[in-house]
Amino acid sequence: MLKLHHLSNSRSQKSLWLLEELGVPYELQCHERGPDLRAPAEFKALHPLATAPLLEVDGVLYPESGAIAQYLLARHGEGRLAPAPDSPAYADYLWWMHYGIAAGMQPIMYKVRAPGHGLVGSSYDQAADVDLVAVLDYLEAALAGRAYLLGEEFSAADIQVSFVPELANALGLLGERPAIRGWLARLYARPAFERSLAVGGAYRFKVAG
Ligand SMILES: N[C@@H](CCC(=O)N[C@@H](CS)C(=O)NCC(=O)O)C(=O)O
Repeated sequence: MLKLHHLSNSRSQKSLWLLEELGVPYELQCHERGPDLRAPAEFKALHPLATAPLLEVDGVLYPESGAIAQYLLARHGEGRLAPAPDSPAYADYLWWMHYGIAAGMQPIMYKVRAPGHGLVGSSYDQAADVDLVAVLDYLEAALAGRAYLLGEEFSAADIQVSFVPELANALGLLGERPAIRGWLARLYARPAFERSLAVGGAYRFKVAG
């Protein structure tokens, strides 16, 4: 049995949404962020790394949203939401799956952490600004003239990458970028996304249309 530990207003939204897209039976445990916006004590006690999402598979806990997506697709995907490894789209798919947790997220996490360390305006913070513009411009250019990251086909990569502009938007740094905004609106219109909100609760990172 699968059990998802979902932290409110966090990237575990991606795992919840993917579970809904796949239609796999799962149990959901919702954890609310505290007034300090951190995970609550009961969530922190679950795993030494204490980051959301956490997926429990037959009693074993797995962290890392990228690994969780990969596991769910390998185990329950049945060929859905990912191109076949011998398809021409596969390399792009793999790249986007990793961009969504690595290249795309890195500058944003610097920006998220800078205030708490007195680094706002520092050269470190300025470098993060430059990198963030680069990753967002890259995404904007990739989405121009196409419905989804891989073209006309929605895939799990769209779910993985969606958190990058959502978090940038929450920091007031998404800017105009119409291709990204149009793509997010298409993603939010998916019934599985709607269902993920219905079971997981409101999601404050959703970018307003
Ligand atoms: N590499 C991890 C990062 C997870 C992460 O940082 N999650 C944040 C929420 S978006 C978290 O759990 N923070 C714990 C806290 O704020 O106390 C992943 O992608 O799964």
